[in-house]
Amino acid sequence: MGSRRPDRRGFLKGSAALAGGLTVGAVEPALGQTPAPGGFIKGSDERVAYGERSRFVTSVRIAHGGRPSPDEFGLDFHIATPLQDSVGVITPSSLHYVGTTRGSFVPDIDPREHRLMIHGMVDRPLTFTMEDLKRLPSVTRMHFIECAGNRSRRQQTSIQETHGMTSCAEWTGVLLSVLLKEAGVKDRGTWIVAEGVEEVKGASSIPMAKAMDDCLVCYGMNGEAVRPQQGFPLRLLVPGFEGIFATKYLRRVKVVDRYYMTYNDYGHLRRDPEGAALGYQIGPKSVITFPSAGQQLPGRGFYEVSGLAWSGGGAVGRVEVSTDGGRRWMDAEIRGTAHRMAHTRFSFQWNWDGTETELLSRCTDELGQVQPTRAQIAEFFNAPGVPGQDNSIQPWRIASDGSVHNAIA
Ligand SMILES: Nc1nc2c(c(=O)[nH]1)N[C@H]1C(S)=C(S)[C@@H](COP(=O)(O)O)O[C@H]1N2
Ligand SMILES: [Mo]
Repeated sequence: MGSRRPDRRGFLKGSAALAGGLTVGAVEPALGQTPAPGGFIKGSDERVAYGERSRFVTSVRIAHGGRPSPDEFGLDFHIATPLQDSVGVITPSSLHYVGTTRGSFVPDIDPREHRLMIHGMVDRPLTFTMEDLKRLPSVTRMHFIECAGNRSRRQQTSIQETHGMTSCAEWTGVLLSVLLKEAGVKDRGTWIVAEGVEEVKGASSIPMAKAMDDCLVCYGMNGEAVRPQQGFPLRLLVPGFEGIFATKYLRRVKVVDRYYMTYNDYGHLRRDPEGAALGYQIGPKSVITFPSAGQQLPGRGFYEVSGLAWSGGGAVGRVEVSTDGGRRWMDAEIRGTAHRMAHTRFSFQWNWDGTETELLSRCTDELGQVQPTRAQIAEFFNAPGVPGQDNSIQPWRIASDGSVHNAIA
């Protein structure tokens, strides 16, 4: 399975030859003035105070997994982000996916009342107000979150259904290590349990090495306060780990000496320590966002194939694309900077000849971990009753009429 870089000059020559006729067929030669807008958007106090998008932009989140959000009691369950419309790597806060452990109310927290307690096996138990936290040294980092249940199934007809339970934002807050060092972790403290404010608590056990490495206690998201659905006023971020560890409405971090069974646990307990550790971390993954299932190509010719890649293991090192169902793989271009544990945009220049084919993408992270095929993952996961992530390669079928379909057999 050799990989080849697309030949840039060859590509440009090819498209120039086609540009005279069919390739970028829809682009017309300039003949006169471009149309003027029919109206204008009237100013309002609300639009001055807090902007809104164009009424022509209609991309929305959808309830996910066959359970309504909101339900009859006003609870949200899983809500999926419209990846098919994404550009760049930041998910707008209004479109960030929402994951709840068992269906949850969104607590309405007054940040002046909110407290974060660090206790358990520490020298000095501490309680922080939001003001206290904002006085401490901060970091700002790009990170994805992905629900472990984000998986593609045959019957799904859009990328929003197959992959919409992941998003990427710019997060700002204090490193958890700063708070833990302030409290002074005792030698026996080898795990933490992080807990949210709800009755269900959304508590998770996290190894101390991870807590001390790069976990972030966040109050900022995409340049403003974290949104209520994402954990306002404070949420934990556990970069690269399954989304369930990223405790929202964080109010307590307890230092303990063992793994705690909590309401959140499902299949994280393994005898083999290596398997257990890897069970927390999201594997290398990628998906082509355009063209993706449910979209329609207007005709043959040039397209920039574009998608997102990410890994819990670090930065994306390489993305390959196949336009012939996986026979040949070619390097895609990384657009922008590949941040660690963050969505990374890739693109690939493609001339579609109008015949039916399958598009696939494959991510390799900086550790050298390669995104598996669906057959490979089926050996371990996806068997009935076996929990675990599915980071397998997603095939999209392009029919000869330009319609795009989920090609999972
Ligand atoms: N307090 C609390 N934290 C929580 C949850 C929850 O229900 N309550 N859900 C978890 C799950 S299952 C996921 S996938 C992520 C989703 O984060 P997001 O809603 O900001 O996308 O939050 C996690 N943190
Ligand atoms: Mo989740």
